[in-house]
Amino acid sequence: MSFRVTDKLRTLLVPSTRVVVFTGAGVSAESGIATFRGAQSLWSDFRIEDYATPQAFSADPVRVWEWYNWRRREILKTGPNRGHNAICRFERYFKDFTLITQNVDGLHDQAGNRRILKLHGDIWETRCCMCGNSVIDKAEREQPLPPLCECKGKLRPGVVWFGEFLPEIVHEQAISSSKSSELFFSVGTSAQVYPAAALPSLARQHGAYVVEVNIEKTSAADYADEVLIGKSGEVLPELLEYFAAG
Ligand code: BJW
Ligand code: ZN
Repeated sequence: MSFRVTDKLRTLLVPSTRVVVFTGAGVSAESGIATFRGAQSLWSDFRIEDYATPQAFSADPVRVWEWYNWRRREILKTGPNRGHNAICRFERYFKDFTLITQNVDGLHDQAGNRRILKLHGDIWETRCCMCGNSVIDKAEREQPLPPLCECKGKLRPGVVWFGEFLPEIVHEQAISSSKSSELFFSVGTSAQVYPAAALPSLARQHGAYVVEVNIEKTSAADYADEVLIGKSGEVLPELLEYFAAG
């Protein structure tokens, strides 16, 4: 193991600690899902401006839907990994636990987490641009694309694109849980996309002990009390071993 669990962290791994786990694409990397940044990532192959903005969808909804259909198929081929499973155990162990995720892949749900604050939406949601009706299902959207709502409005993926606001209530709950947390884990995120990336520093300002788990240091490390370098599917299960002792 390339990390050591400090005494301070160990003392916090007890059921009464208020805990937040904040996750990003790195948590799903070990399930074979591409991350957004870095080598062989989504943004190295696809331009944000062509796929992840409301303008991209207005200009070419077919291209955007084909991309999301492909990503849906990639996710359906896989499932949660040891990191997701460990986070599910966190929810069962800590009495006051909040999972905040930027991931849209649904793998935290599949791992068994019950309460998930999804800051960037859900790839399995399809929402009408006109009437706002939404459905959640795992079906691929068939031709002709884009799919249309009963009201004749265009249907879009229920995710948050650049330049769009985060779902307000979910964002407020994420801020409030982060502020009141005593132990805050930032896991598998490059911490580059705002406003989500502000949560680790917010937690720290309000007194949380902040721990980054990543294969490399990110800007979240600037606010972290500890950085555990390693894959989330290795580091998080290792932390579970201290639960029984706690
Ligand atoms: C491992 C690992 C392993 C690998 N184990 N680790 C303030 C300052 C500057 C800019 C802005 C700002 N406020 C707002 C902005 C603009 C913009 C923004 O932040 N831009 C920056 C990029 C500069 N933000 C927005 O537009 C947001 N909206 C907003 O602010 O609304 C207000 C507003 C409205 C109108 C005008 C202005 C403001 C919305 C952001 C939406 C982001 N959407 C996406 C796509 C979602 C849909 C989809 O999936 O298709 O969300 S972009 C993409 O990035 C996705 C992710 O959730 C998000 C974060 O990425 P994440 O999860 O961190 O992944 P990576 O790939 O970056 O990192 C992976 C990490 O894992 C790496 O660190 C690896 O090392 C690590 N790793 N394997 C552990 N095994
Ligand atoms: Zn509609």
